[in-house]
Amino acid sequence: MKIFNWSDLNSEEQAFVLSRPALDQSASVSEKVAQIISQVRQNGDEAVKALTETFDGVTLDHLAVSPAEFEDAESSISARSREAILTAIENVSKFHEVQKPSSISIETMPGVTCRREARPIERVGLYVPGGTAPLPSTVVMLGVPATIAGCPLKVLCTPPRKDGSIDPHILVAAKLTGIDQVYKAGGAQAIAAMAFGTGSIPSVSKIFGPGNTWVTEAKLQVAKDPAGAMYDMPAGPSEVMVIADENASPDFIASDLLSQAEHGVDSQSILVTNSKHIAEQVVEAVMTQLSQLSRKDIAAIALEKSRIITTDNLSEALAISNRYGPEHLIIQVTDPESWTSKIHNAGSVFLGPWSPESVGDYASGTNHVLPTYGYAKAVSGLSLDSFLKQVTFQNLSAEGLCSLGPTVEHLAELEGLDAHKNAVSIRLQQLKGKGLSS
Ligand code: HSO
Ligand code: ZN
Repeated sequence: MKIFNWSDLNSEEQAFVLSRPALDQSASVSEKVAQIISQVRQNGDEAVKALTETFDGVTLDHLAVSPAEFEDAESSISARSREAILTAIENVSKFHEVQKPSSISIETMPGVTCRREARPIERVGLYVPGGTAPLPSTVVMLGVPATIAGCPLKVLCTPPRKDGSIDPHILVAAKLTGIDQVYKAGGAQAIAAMAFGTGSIPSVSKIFGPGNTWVTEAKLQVAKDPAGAMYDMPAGPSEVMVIADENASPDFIASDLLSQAEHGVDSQSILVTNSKHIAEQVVEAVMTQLSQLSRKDIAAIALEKSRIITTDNLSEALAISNRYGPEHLIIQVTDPESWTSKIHNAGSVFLGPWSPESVGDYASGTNHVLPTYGYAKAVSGLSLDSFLKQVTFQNLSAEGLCSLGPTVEHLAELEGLDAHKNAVSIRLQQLKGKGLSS
């Protein structure tokens, strides 16, 4: 990892140091995704099966995971694994349960009542990537809030393994979080199937979950079509920023940088520290720990795009972090809580030496589906809200309309919208007849 001293850099160099790995936004990806979507729309299950054969090298008879497959999964995983999944579900449930919004109601003027009530999204699609590591934790992060929100239809798609099966931990996690419809489909074809429906995969209104360039592009394309589905958030490769002072442990920092780097070759890990000594020690610790990792080849490539930035003080480090807007932000400084009010742009924050990113990735309770690629400046990570819609209501009494009506009539007149004005006037006329309006 290369060390850069922030105040020695000109603005172009500073922008480079905080730049992210380029996304593949080539026309070819978007054209191919468009073709996949149209194939799935035309040929449904048959198209999904054919695409699964092409991209995953797997021939499937059925896309739906059968009850027998769920049972086999249950019996094949260890008691310890089941227990660990349950602990994660328990904590994630607790944190998302308390996010339940309460309804609000206010009389904005006498007789004019406005209310807001949450309703679950009726049909949701959950996507769990396959890739180089199966991610049962992602099933938990998607399934738990969908169930707590009360979404009646929950569909999960995940690509099959080479033998046509799904990782049993994924199936057990799905069952335990209340998802019983799991389909063997990955990539853009899975997104197309959930957006438009096929013979066996139901269509949904919103699609959640991480994915590669193809999945992300497919989510964007199906969202443009009114018959398609909305998506949770824009996405790019995963990333972590660690802010550390001279009292932090170089070994802890290195372990956090590497836990991000092992996700994928395009992951990014950045350390910002006001201590040159820590910076140098972390470089060494990263090298030592890297050599021990089973995914060292992946992590080593990710580290090429990773950086260490030294600053004059911690305030500067915080400013850099807000400019970058990391998906994960780890604060390993003395009295980390005293800095939280200065954190503006971050997906999820890990405070102090005993809060590695791994705990949030798996089981502390927070959600691990978070805004990457700087989107943390504008959007939040997944939460209960993501699975709810807020419906507003208004109920006016005759007195309410008598007092508000003339204002609305006037505003409608200003906008030249006669019918709008008339919808009020016609009612006020009637109330006048009853002697209620002056
Ligand atoms: N760090 C990933 C989530 C994850 N880590 C799953 C391990 N498994 C994105 O927040
Ligand atoms: Zn992770």
